[in-house]
Amino acid sequence: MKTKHLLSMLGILCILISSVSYSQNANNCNTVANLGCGQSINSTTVGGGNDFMIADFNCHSSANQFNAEDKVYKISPTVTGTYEIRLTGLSKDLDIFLLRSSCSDGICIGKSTLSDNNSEKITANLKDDSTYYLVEDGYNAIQTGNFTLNLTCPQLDTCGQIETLVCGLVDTFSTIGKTNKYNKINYDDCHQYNSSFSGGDIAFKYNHNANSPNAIVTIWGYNKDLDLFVLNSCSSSASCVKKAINRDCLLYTSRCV
Ligand SMILES: [Ca+2]
Ligand SMILES: [Ca+2]
Ligand SMILES: [Ca+2]
Repeated sequence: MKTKHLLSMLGILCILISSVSYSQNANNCNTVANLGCGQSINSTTVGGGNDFMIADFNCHSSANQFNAEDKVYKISPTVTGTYEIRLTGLSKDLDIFLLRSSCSDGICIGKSTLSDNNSEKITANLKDDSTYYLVEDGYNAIQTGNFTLNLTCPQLDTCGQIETLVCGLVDTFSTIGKTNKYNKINYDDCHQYNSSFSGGDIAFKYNHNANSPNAIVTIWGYNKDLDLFVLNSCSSSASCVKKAINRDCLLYTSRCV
């Protein structure tokens, strides 16, 4: 009789153990959704299961267990830069944690853990060769509710490699080996040229201001037919503001149009 009782206790224990292990197998990491650039996600942690606890947030120190149900999203940066993650529309005290490399065993690299239903924000430098996981969680079991999640990604600076022209500075460059970024279509606002302008080109940045309204840019020392244009942006869809093609004049000035 006593033995039989022990057996039934073991039976209950086995059922408990198997249900715990089932819960871990059903980890949110197995079905993690992507959070993309500019995306705004309305969701809830209610029904998400409690897959993350304080031990998973090794960048955060707290006596609370974070045994609320939680959600997790995956961020896969395509460029390295500053990303902003915002959690708004809260009616419960949700917090966010940013994990690197692994969903279930990631390194916590960022957090936002304000009190009550304050919105949360993480600003972090993310790298294009890493994967990140953002967890929404609550510090105790009743902190579960709706949220709106936004991801803002860095603006691509296509002008990043362009040198700035400095007044008084003389420098030497070559268009040899340069790719062809600007063509006839970019210069049409200055003149309807017959030439394609499909040769390689170099762009420079010039910060125009009221102190130098008549800046003069001069190019010389070339043995090919190079021309000079002022464009309104550095993008490949830039359009011409001023021109100085050979034979019109050798200097570019505000009069030389
Ligand atoms: Ca949790
Ligand atoms: Ca919070
Ligand atoms: Ca060109």
